[in-house]
Amino acid sequence: MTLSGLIIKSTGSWYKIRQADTSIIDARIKGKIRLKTIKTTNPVAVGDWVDYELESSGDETYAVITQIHSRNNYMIRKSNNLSKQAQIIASNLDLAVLVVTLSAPRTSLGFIDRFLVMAGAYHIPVCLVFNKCDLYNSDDVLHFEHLKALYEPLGYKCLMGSTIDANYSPNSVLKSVLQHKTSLISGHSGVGKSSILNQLLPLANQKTNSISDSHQKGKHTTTFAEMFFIDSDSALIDTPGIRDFGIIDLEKTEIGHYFPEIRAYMPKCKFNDCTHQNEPECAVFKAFEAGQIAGSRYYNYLSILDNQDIFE
Ligand SMILES: Nc1nc2c(ncn2[C@@H]2O[C@H](COP(=O)(O)OP(=O)(O)OP(=O)(O)O)[C@@H](O)[C@H]2O)c(=O)[nH]1
Ligand SMILES: [Mg+2]
Ligand SMILES: [Zn+2]
Repeated sequence: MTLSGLIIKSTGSWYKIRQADTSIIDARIKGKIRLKTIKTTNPVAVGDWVDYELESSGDETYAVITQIHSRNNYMIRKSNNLSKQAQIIASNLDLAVLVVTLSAPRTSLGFIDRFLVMAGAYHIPVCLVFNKCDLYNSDDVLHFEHLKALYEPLGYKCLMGSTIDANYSPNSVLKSVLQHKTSLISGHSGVGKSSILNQLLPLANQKTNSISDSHQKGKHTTTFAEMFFIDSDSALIDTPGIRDFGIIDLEKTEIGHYFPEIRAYMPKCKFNDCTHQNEPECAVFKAFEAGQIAGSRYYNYLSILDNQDIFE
C-alpha cells in the first residue's frame, strides 16, 4: 500500500517522514530518485511531500520513499564553490525568515541581497529578523531603523528580535508572522536560529552553541535541516548556518527582476536586454544617480551580476 507523508528531516542517507496521523517514521530511498531538471546532492529535501511504502526487517518497520511530489518552490544553494551541484535547503515554503545580526557576527548587506534574490526567484516572501538586539547600542538601533526604511518599502518585513530581551522575544515579535505557514529559518552560523526555535517550541530542544571569541563566528552547530511544528498548522524549518551561496539558475538579464526597485524602473530602459551597467539611456542607472535606488542595493546588484555563476 502506498502512503503519502511530509519529509521533516533529511541527512542525505536517511529521512524522517511525518505521516498522515502525525506520527514520525524513519525512511530510506528506493533506488535512485533524481529530479529531472536540476542536479542536486540531496534528491529528497525537508518540506517535500513523498509517497512511501512500509517495509520491515526483524521487528523494525521503516518507510521506503518511492516518489517525490512536485514542489511548489524551494530554496537552493550551491553545495560548495568547486562543485556545480546544488543543494535544496527546503521546499514548499510560505515564508523565509532570514536571521541577521548587526554584530557578533555582523551580516553583510551583500549576503542579505543575495538571499533576497534567491528567495524572490522562487517566489518565497522574506521576513528579516535583526536578532541579538539586546546587544545594540544607539548607533545600532539607528542602523536598524535605516535598514527597515530601506527594506520594508521593497516588501521585506523587518523585525528586531532577541532571545534575551523579553520585549523582543520570538514569541512576541515572530510568532504571529509564522502562523498558518511553513517557514524556513536561515542565516549565518551563530545568529541565533536554533535559539529562536527553542523559544517558540521548547520541545524542539535544538542544540545551540556560543560563537567563537576570536573570530566572532558561529560554530555550525546545526548540521541538518529539520522541520518542527510550533502548532498544528505552523511549521518552522531550522537549518544549518550558511556562509554564502552562489546565485543559481538565473540569466544575467533576469537578476534585476528580483530587485523590486530595479524591476520598477526597467521598463523605461532603452534596451530590452539592458543589464543596467553602462548601457545608454538606462532608467535604472538614472534612478540610482538620482538617489531613488539605494547605493548598497545597486552595487550588490552589480556584484551579483559580476560573479554570476550560471548553473547547468
Ligand atoms: N546576546 C544574544 N545572544 C543570542 C541571542 N540569540 C542567540 N544568542 C546566542 O548566540 C549563540 C548562537 O546561537 P545558536 O542558536 O546556536 O545559533 P544558530 O544560528 O542556530 O547557529 P548554527 O546552528 O551554527 O547555524 C548562542 O550562544 C546563543 O545563546 C540573542 O538574541 N542575544
Ligand atoms: Mg542552529
Ligand atoms: Zn537599464
